[in-house]
Amino acid sequence: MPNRRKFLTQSLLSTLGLSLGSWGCKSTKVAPTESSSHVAHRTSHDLPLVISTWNHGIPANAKAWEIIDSGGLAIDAVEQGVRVVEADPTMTSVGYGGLPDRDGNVTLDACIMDKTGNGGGVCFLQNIKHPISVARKVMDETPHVLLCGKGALEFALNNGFKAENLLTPESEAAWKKWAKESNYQPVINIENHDTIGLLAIDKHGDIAGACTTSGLAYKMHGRVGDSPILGAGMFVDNEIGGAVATGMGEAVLKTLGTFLVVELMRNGMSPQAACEEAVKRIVSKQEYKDIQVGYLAINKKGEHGSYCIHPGFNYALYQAGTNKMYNSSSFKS
Ligand code: SD4
Repeated sequence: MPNRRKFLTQSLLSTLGLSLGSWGCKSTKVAPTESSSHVAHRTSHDLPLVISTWNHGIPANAKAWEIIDSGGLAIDAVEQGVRVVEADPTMTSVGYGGLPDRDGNVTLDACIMDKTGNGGGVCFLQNIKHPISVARKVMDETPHVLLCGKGALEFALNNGFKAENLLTPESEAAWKKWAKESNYQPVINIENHDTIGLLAIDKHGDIAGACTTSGLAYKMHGRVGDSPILGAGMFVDNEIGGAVATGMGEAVLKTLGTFLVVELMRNGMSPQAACEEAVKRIVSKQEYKDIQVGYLAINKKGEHGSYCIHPGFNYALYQAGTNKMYNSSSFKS
């Protein structure tokens, strides 16, 4: 499978009592990839910009760019951008078609943040195709930040979202195969991390971010990752910049990774240096051999950075009129 990112998760998953199988994600067709160790683009100050994780960032960026380019707001751009991936049944790690938990339930996590520092999220949400739009409603129309499970679903249904089955025949077949073969024993596992995290700076110079995922495939029922948590899966401070995370959510949660990246930028680091420091925080304190985490960050000037533990994380950057893939640099070679 082209561009498949394989990471062994045996030791961490054994600790958690989890057993994961292949995410089996189909790759989006993308423009040629450039290595981000080739740094010219990092110092670009071209605004506006849109940046997002993995290959599916290309169509998400394209949608977000349409909104930005017509003078729209970053908050609308990030929501509409990630909705493209949520709706795509071939993306088996986000929204509709996401691989289920070990009991066969597709459970979704998402969060969104705007230029004022306002934010909203949903976690452990089932049967709603666009969790990011429910997160937006939580942000815009409730006094709360995070709604979970049944309460999040009730809120969504009361606000006009439709309940639907998110398990596609393909995801169901993959789950049944996993359940038969793995028998819930810790085995050497393969994981393909494909959450979409998207950041945008609009023509007014304002920043927003969104993050949405079906989380780890075959996770324990009820497990929530980093993606719906502000400061873990995504964080924006419009004075400074923003960051998104992808990969093993437990490692990101333990370090509040995106909050850390933004704070490091506040204290003077470039987006690249901040992403590197946040990855170092993980590898200095946690067993990292079998897990992947990747960070993407932007600052107010339109500079960006990315860093991950193991090679394989890539991202899409729409800046100065082009929407292109880049490979992230990594701690391990
Ligand atoms: C999670 N961080 O639920 C998510 C998974 C992920 O790319 O990022 N996949 O832990």
